[in-house]
Amino acid sequence: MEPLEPRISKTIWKATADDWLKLINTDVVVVGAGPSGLTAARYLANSGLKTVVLERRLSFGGGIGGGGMLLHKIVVDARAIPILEEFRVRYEYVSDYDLYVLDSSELMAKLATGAIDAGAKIIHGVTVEDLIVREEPFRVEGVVIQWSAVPLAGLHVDPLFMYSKAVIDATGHDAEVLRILERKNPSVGVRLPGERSAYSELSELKVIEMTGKVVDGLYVTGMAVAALRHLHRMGPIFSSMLLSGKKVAEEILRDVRRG
Ligand code: 48H
Repeated sequence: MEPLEPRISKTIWKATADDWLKLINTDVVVVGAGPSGLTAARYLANSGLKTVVLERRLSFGGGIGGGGMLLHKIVVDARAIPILEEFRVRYEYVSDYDLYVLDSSELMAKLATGAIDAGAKIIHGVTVEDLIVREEPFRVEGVVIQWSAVPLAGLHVDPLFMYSKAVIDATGHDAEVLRILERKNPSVGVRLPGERSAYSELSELKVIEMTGKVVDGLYVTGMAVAALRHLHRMGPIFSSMLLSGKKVAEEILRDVRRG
């Protein structure tokens, strides 16, 4: 038997290469492991679609971890309860305010576990920096990826590709994937006015309503919907993030099955 050090390295290289060779052609790429992206990933994977979540950071949960102003609680309304049940997240009803409250750490952990257990693969430390597109008719056919450490180090390194039937922008407030679409493909006509100031009640409805397909092959969920549709922000209430993730998964399932 070889010494331990080369065996460690070879095991990791081989398993990583085996994984990536399977992931490079996938059904759905979810960009961002925040609440909307992880929710979408579970429903997609549960329905049998090969689903990869690419997350720039080395953590799960996106904006959940900050709770409300670093307090370790977040809230949802009654519409989100079936999704919390699906992920086995515990919550309490606060009758004085007609809201449900839960621990942000539990939501992050269980959304990630729920997505992974359903069969989604979550890859950390990868940044989506561009899209694969086809013209006439215009459609998105995957993403251009780079290790997050490369831009952080200020290096100029050519990226690689992941090819997919659908890409979801679940990148939150900055709507990074849609911004790439806007900047690099102006003839498509997608413009991002950005989100508006707080109006929680309205945006909790509108974000869900406006979740869905942007152009063929590219979908939007979560706070990226607010950036695209000029909707208000809502603060640390997460019903619309969870429901938006479920809705985008259902829309992609319909489109993929229709072919
Ligand atoms: C890879 C990327 C890239 C990239 C970003 O911000 P998120 O939590 O996103 P949502 O939309 O699921 O949830 C939003 C919610 O957390 C929130 O902020 C709310 C409800 N705010 C209301 C208010 O009023 O402020 O997660 C996005 C994830 C993050 O983990 C990023 O690191 C990641 O996407 N990401 N990953 N490639 N180009 N850009």
